[in-house]
Amino acid sequence: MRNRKLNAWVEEIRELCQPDAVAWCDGSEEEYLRLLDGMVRKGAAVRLNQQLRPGCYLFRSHPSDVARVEDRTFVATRDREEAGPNNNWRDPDELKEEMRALYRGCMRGRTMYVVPFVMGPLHSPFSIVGVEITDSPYVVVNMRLMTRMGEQALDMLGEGDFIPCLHSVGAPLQPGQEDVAWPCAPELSQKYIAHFPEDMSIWSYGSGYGGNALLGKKCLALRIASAKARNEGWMAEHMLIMGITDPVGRKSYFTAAFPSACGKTNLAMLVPTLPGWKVETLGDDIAWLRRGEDGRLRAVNPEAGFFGVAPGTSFQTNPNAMHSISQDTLFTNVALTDEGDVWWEGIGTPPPPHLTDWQGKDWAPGAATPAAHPNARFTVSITRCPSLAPEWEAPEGVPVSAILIGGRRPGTVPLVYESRSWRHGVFMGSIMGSEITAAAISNAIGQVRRDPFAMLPFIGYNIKDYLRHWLDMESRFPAGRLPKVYSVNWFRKDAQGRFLWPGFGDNARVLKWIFERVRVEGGAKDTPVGAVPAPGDLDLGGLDVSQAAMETLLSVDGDEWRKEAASIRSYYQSLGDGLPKELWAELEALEARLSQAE
Ligand code: OXD
Ligand code: MN
Repeated sequence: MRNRKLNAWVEEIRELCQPDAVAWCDGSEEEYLRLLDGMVRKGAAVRLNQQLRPGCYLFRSHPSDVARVEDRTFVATRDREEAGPNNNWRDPDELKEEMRALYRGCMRGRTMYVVPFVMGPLHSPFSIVGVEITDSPYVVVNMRLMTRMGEQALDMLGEGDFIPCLHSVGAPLQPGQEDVAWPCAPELSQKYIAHFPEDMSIWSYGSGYGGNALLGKKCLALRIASAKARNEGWMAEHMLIMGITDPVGRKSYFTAAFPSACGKTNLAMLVPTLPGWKVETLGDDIAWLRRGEDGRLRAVNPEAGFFGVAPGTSFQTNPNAMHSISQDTLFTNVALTDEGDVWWEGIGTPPPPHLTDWQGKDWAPGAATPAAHPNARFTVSITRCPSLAPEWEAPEGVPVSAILIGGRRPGTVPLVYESRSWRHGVFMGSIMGSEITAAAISNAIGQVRRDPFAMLPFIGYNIKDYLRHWLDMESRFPAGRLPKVYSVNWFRKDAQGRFLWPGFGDNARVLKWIFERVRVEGGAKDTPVGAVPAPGDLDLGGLDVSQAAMETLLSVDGDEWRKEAASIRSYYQSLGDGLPKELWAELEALEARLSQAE
């Protein structure tokens, strides 16, 4: 390997972590299958029934290691203000010292894998090369599906720069010590997901799961990339990218930001109920956005796979995801059937009389605990997705016509409303969030947990600077070229607590309205919060939703919105000094419009 920085770093980490062996990953199928075979032989993976699920494997994590650990996620910057109220701050020197002590000898008895990878299309100016050093073969096989990994990444790297991503499961083996199926550091206090935006590096220790361990995803493509993007004038966002085509073949692209568990993957792969309309998938989790040569906002998906939540995924909710995972998929923490297939709550078929649950224990219907962990996942290459857009790897990205934002709001927020300006759109993004429905702290129920642009856990710097950066993007574009922002809310409920809107494929009706609005074809009616469809503007053909329900879905209630404005005010205050004054001005303008409408 010619890259001097990489050679030196690999040598430094080898000395620090003291693995038994070092393996440079080439990303080949042979390597992938060999690693999977090794894990099956050691009992760390189950090969599923190859007739039913060709090329599929099941992994079961340690019960302490099942999700992202936000409390143990750190942003380490010299100045605490830089990390902001949204991050767990640490001093970088102190944190590195603390972690170095943990890394010392932490790979004993294991192989250290060197995993070069590219986030973004190969050789696109949008793309970033990372190298993950890990002692987890599970991470290596997942990275092969989630990123462009191996030789191709080294080719792109050449003599250039890369983001070093160090990962260890934190479970060294003594000579002769038997390994466990899912090694990790079981104590939460031993897990660290550390980001050093000032030297562009990532150190992760103690967890083998998801975003804690597949460092290209949340750590690099969101937290580190967002900090880099702010310096360089672009944006790294927690957004899906979709293409939408009307019956005469006109195509537009939308991005959409939703907090985790609001149906982002389902929307990215939506099958419209409207005849002749088509939705195509370009990404389900992350979008990198920047100004293209043509002066338009352009989006690229830095990932090459899906790491989707399995429970709730079915042929009814997301047929394209179900087709994607019919083969060549890695499952984590789902249940195993006696035939060697997978099962989870919400898969759309009743549970068989016997299953092996996500912890490897016998399970029968009626058991007190779910068979699949609620955060059980599938990992699959995006190329398996039947709704994949052929241009998903376009090096210059696709032009974005609308930015959708949304959360779970049983009240107050209409089905859809449109921004009045870029500044107003940023205001809308800054106040998005979900209502707390079943919280440990019962007095929080009914309150809104704000999650600006669904980025709260993923902004690698101060949230106030992040919102400033969104506002400042306007000056980089020709007037009027930035897309409008649309707030969508599929989760509004009636007084009896029933959902008013059918959701899923019928969300295409809302997408159609947005498609027409961005082409200046669709009608709307102004409200104090923004424009909503007037009666007749939404295509409701063949839909069984009463007129009264539609009125509620599109209503903007003055009293509710005055309460909302008060809640936004206290949220803004909670962020402390330094929130852009333009956002305060937008809040005041909203309050003024609400009182005029009285
Ligand atoms: C994810 C998340 O896993 O947002 O994508 O939590
Ligand atoms: Mn996500």
